[in-house]
Amino acid sequence: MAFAATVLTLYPEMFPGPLGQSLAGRALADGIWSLEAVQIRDFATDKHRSVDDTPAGGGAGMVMRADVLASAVDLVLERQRDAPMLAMTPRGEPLTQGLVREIASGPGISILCGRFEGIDERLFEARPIRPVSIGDYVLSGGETAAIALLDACVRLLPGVMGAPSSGEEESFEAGLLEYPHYTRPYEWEGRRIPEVLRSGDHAKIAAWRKQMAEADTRSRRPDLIERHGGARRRSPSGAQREDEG
Ligand code: 6GU
Repeated sequence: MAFAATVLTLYPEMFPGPLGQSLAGRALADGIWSLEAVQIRDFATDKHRSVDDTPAGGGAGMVMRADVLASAVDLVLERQRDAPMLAMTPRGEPLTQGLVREIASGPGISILCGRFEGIDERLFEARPIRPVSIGDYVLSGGETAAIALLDACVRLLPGVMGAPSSGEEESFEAGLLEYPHYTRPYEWEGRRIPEVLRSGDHAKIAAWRKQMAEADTRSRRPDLIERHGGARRRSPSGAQREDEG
């Protein structure tokens, strides 16, 4: 069975968008996954088809109504009982490669895209919806976040990625950023490709890449070192890393 994605949005025209191109687009055309965008506004009940209202307690912006959203959510949950539902919101738990892998290994995903200032919190109490964020910045809506999430999932589906092994060494799979890459020309603007990469010594190259991955992670993402450092596996030689107890 194909991986089935359903997106609940006020802007269904934003889909498939970039997901209709390249790797994801080919997989979509090949039937490896499917995508349906559901218009939330179709579930509004008043003559103005309103989906939002002013925030209780005052303040800026508008809040998406729980009653209208619940009607849309219930239809989607009923149609796809086995697929979890996420809501894209900057108030959510951070999206990780681990969660992406978990989603991609299942039957599909339903994604509610927030707009305006937010979603009436009672929806999250009353329905099984997991709020997820893609980072510490604010987007104008959850749609671009949903596209990012789906892109990350689809590339992991069987038959999507060109070289199956290229998913194993990449960023985050070992709790580290990936090592830096180089290609021809050998010299560019006076800069040469690191000699070790031309040595043909695969063990030496692997050791160099691991060292670079750790150095770059340490300087760019100390939070990842903090989180994974203690739990990281021993090196192939069996030596303890100096930051392990
Ligand atoms: Cl998932 N939605 C919105 N609107 N902003 C975000 C986000 C999501 N993740 C980070 N910023």
